Amino acid sequence: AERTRDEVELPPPAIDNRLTVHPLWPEIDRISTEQIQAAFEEVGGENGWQLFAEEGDMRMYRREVEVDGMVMDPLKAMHKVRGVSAREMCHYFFNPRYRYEWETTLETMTIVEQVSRDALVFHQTFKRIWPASQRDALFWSHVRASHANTYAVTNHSTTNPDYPPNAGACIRLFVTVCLACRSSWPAGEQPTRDNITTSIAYCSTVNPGGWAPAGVLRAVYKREYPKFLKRFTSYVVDQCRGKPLAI
Ligand code: 16C
Repeated sequence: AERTRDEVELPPPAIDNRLTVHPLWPEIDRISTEQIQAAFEEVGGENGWQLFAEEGDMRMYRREVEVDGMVMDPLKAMHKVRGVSAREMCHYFFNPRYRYEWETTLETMTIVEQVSRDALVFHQTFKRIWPASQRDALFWSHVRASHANTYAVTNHSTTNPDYPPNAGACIRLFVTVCLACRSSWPAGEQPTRDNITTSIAYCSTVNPGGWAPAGVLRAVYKREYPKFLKRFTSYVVDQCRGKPLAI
């Protein structure tokens, strides 16, 4: 059968060989494995996770962590979305072609390196949060198939001599993000848009890289993380409507 452009670009079911020979591979493999495992761990209240946002099937937890007065609160969010697969979710999160359509914190995005079908390096600048300085980030992004019916994207800060930190107006922030998705459908049935459900675990830790007022920062993320997850998931549902389900 003829393959559409979308099918060719979907996250590959196995790791791309070009990635496994790249200098970043050992780090990408280790951090992705750790992040995916942590993403599916339950958030018991005893681990210090506090619920801060809840809407429908979406729940968001944070842990308050400050290092030298800088807020580095880890975030963990759970959600359930009907009618799209884990692979589709990760396709729209990973592929830069769609990013400006759902990512509202973004000012600019540059692809620094195209490592393989499943790994890219990005430089991004973000909208400025008054009264802090503007931030940028340089990170690799890797999408992979994991356990059964599971796909995940991991983003993690890196360095590149062509993009030195704190060179212009921006302060470099450091980020570790994982979007892990698992699809399920009724036993004995074939998966379809009508019976598939995808569970999402989104984990994020942002080190602001330099001073930013704690109160402002916490107020911004309490507003922005729920906005992101609701907007991103409904964007994917909209994009997939009427297209064949990609498992
Ligand atoms: O994961 C997300 N997006 C991915 C693709 O872009 C990628 C990005 C990660 C960067 C996350 C850091 C964003 C910092 C934004 C600072 C500016 C916010 C402007 C708000 C609008 C006025 O993995 C989705 C990311 C969703 C981000 C939600 C906002 C989190 C804020 C965290 C605090 C940042 C400290 C900034 C210090 C001034």
